[in-house]
Order: sequence, then structure tokens, then C-alpha cells
Amino acid sequence: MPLSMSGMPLTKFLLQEQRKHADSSGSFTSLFSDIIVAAKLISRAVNKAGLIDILGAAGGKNVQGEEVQKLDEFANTAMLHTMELSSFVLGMASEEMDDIVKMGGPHSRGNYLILFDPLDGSSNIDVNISVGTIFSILKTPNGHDGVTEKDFLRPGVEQVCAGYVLYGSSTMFVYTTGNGVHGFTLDPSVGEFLLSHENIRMPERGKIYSINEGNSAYWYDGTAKYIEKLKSNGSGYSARYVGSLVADFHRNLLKGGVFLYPADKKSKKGKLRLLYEANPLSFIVEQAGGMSSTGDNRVMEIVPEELHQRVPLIIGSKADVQEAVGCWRAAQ
Ligand code: AHM
Ligand code: MG
Repeated sequence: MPLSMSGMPLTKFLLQEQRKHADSSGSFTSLFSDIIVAAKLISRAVNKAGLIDILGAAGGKNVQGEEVQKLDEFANTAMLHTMELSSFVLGMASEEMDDIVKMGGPHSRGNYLILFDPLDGSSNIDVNISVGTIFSILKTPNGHDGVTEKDFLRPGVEQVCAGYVLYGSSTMFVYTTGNGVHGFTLDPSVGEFLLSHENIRMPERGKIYSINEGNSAYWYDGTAKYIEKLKSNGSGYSARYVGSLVADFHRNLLKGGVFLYPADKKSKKGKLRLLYEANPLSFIVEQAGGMSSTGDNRVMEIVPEELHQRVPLIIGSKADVQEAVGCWRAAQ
């Protein structure tokens, strides 16, 4: 085994991980390979996004005469179709769909549920700013005996895997199965995600805060006091806010810092979705040594009540999140 596995293809890395579990049936690795296919399809479409209007100028049809889809619809369909072709998923839930999709017929071999936000930050597509796909994987509690919505309403601590794909200046795939966080960069010339960030550890404290300050009129005191503290003389913090959660999160994961979409007087529950955004990123951040909280509770311990539940989110470097949570609680 080489000391550094840098450059190893993601598929090979997964097989190597699978071998560590003698009882593994390989169904998780196969499911994961299907997610990689969807990621590549979406990445290709995102890279062509600026050309879609040009290619599809004739009445919303492209040169093949097909209807041109909006990119978030395309991403959702790409995830759905790829998972339907996979025999390892028994149900799906998407931020883009009201209800769960049940799957699995007589040939189904897996017992996984997948939850995803197919294209997060999609308001940024039109202006060529990074967007991402976020996913979370659970195991079905009842095996093949009929999946229901209730099976998806499980706390984040039960996730067996979480990850995201960032469509940025390059496309990156970052994931955890509870054994650290690993990042892979798509090499377009060979069409493979190659290991570029092995065992990512988040700095204990950063110098970046990410929050939509346009909402400050609605902030509760705890948020206002925390941000004021960060902006006070000599603190050295910089504000960085892309408005695409995956991009903001990924930057802070590598450089250290804190992202906040807190509860405020307008959106009492925050904006972000527990099952598609907050839980998967919380699993990743904790695995990288960071922290995630609503201000009141650890995000991954919340028992979801509904599929599209929103949740306040304070996520990032441990010392930063602890400080933000301290300000939040002191103001209650
Ligand atoms: P979306 O899932 O509809 O794209 O919304 C989620 C996005 C996140 O990517 C981002 O962090 C947030 O919304 C930005 O919201 P705002 O524009 O209110 O700051
Ligand atoms: Mg989203």
C-alpha cells in the first residue's frame, strides 16, 4: 500500500474501503458507483449551461430536437433515472419533489434510501457561479417490506453515508461513510474522480464567516451580537458568502470558518432543509472535526417530523460554532 493514495480513482478507493468489511455484499459500493454516474451527467450539463440557450434557441429545443430542460429539473431527473436503474435503492426523496419515490422490484438487492438536493444554489446557475448536489444515504429499517415516508424521517446520526458534488472551477466529490472525509476531483480528460483531498480535517477555528447580512433586520439578538463581535476591531474575520451552500460550506471546510443560516424573525425555522442539506453537511463537518448546531441542539439528533422540514443551521469550525452557539444561548 503506498503511503499516499493521492490520484487514486474514486471507484478504486471505494473497492479498497469495501475490502475492509469482510461481510460486505458490495451493494453499497454499487449504489455509490451509480451516484458517481449521476454526478458526471450533472457536471457535464452544468458545464454546458451557458450554451443551453444558444443550443436550444429554436423554441426551447436543442439540436437533437429535444426539449431543453431547466438545469435543476435535469439534475433531479438524472438522479432519479440513475437510481431507478440501480437495484440497490428502495426509495428516494428529493428536495425537488413533494413525495417520496418507492422503488425496488423482485430483482432489487439493496436496502438503501437516498435523499438528495439535486442542484443546490440553483439561483446561481444563470450567472455562472458554483452550484452543487447534496446527498444522504440511510438503510431501510424494514428491509424490502414496503417503504413509507416515515422510513425517511430518521435523525442524521443514522446516516450511513453523506456527500456532495461541487460544480466549481473543477468538479469535486466529497463524502463520508463515518471513516473521515475524502475529496476527489474530476479529471475531465479521463472522466474519473481522482483522490485529491485525503482525510480532510477542518481547522479548529477559521477567519471566515458566511451569512446573508441582507437579513440582519430580522436577526435575533444572539445572531446580531455574534456577527458584531466578529466585525469588531482586530478580530481579523472576513465575510464570504456565495449564496450556494455547497460552495460556502466547501470553502469553510478547507479553510476553516463558520456558515450561518439561523432562525430569524421572518423565517422562524431558518431556510435550509434538514434532510437534504443540514443533515448530510453535518455528518461531513463532524467527521472532519467541525460542529453543527441549530443554536439550541445538535442538528444530527433532531428527529424529523416532515420530509421538507427546515432547520436553522450554524455549521463549521468547532471553536467558531461554539462561540456562535454561546452568543445564541446567552441571548435567549
Ligand atoms: P435552494 O436549495 O433552493 O437552492 O436554496 C438553498 C440555497 C443555499 O444554497 C444557500 O446557502 C441559500 O439558499 C442562500 O439563501 P439566501 O439567498 O436567502 O441567502
Ligand atoms: Mg438546496
